[in-house]
Amino acid sequence: MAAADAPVPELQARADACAAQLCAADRVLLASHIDADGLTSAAVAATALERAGIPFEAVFEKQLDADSIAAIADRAYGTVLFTDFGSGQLDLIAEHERAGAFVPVVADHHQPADADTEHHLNPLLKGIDGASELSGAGASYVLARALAARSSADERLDNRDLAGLAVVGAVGDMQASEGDLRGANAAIVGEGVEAGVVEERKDLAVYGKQTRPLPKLLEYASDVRIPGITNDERGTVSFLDGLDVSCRADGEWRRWVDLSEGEKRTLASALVRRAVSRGVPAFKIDRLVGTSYVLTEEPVGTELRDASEFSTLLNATARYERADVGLAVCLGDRERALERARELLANHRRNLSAGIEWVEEHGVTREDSLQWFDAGSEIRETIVGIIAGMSMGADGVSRDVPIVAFAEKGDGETKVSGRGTGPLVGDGLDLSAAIGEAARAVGGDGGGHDVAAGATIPAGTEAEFIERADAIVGEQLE
Ligand SMILES: [Mn+2]
Repeated sequence: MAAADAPVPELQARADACAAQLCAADRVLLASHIDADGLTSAAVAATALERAGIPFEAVFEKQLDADSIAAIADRAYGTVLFTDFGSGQLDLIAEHERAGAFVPVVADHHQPADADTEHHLNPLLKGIDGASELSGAGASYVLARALAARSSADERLDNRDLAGLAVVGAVGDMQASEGDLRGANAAIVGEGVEAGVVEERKDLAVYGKQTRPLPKLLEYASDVRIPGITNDERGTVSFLDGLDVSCRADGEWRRWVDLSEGEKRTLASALVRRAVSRGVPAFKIDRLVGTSYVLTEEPVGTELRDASEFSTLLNATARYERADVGLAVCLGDRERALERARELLANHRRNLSAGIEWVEEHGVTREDSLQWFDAGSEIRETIVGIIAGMSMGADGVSRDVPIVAFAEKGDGETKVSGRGTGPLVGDGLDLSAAIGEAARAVGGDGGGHDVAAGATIPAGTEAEFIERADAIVGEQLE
């Protein structure tokens, strides 16, 4: 493929080298990360390998570490394709490569370790931001396009139809957190639009436009808090009933997708008027409208049609270690796998509300500069962070100080999750530094972002961890 036709020209030479290695392989082991971006990365790569006639097998890992890489080496595949991870572990991977265990091909967007390999596709190597401009699924898509150019005589099979999955991966990786996908991600959206599989439109920026009944859509939308609507079921219902739009049909609430364009405009402007009259600041009201990414080949009113709902569905499969289900949905299974994924998501939502109830019932302990709770084995370590964040503002849980949660991880380890708020970050909160530093002081490790961070510490060090984290947060918020 000429660089001019490539989705991300800067990466084309590397994508070609990776594609050449894959085409020369008898068979490939495809290893990917378990989350929405990792699952879509694997689905893009799997489809491209299949179309190129390259036999492969897919495996998933929560974490790529020395043990999991050794297990991959033991599988005796001559070529291993890593997607959505691999760059950060290139030092470990390179040891196996030198020992002749396998030839690695890496399509990733995380910070590379201090080692390189011949077949390495990563936006950071070319000055493209791997946190906001290209996801793992995007890197995998760039590879898929190069693979098609190399292997297919029929140029209609150029893999551009895989752009939808790449968009789902980027959205799932929170790369559109400011609303729009940018940079290389935007170039992929453009290819998807041209191929007729993606549509980009300005729309109400709330979660659940395809599947949620209107009252739930508005009531649960918490990015922009509107008094009388957000978390207020009665207020939302009376707001909807007062509109010049029939929000019910045959006794059932309609969904956003069921409304005509005119009805959508009426509802959106009434919502903006309500926000203005309740004193919501203008910069927040602007956030009520944003870019939606629609997968046009998926049926209207399903979570698969909206990139954000699709990625939530995939995350639900990943959190409960059902990568097989998530991958099957990405690959087109609209029966058993989709049904199972929906069950996992419903179950996930039940676990979240049960977890929040648990926190309300057991309460949090207040220190000088933070509050915390220890869920032990009552809340899964994979969701305790989300629950900690959602419980801020619930009964007995303040939004004035950050919250730290503990959960048992097994093997003598404790999972730590910290969550803050935008205003606290504005006051100087950096949970990544606080949690990371306190964890290392007690023999663990961690990090993340200023508003949300996590760590793993040895069981039994929780009290010392809290003491240290409390002191550090106290200094940050001084
Ligand atoms: Mn990723």
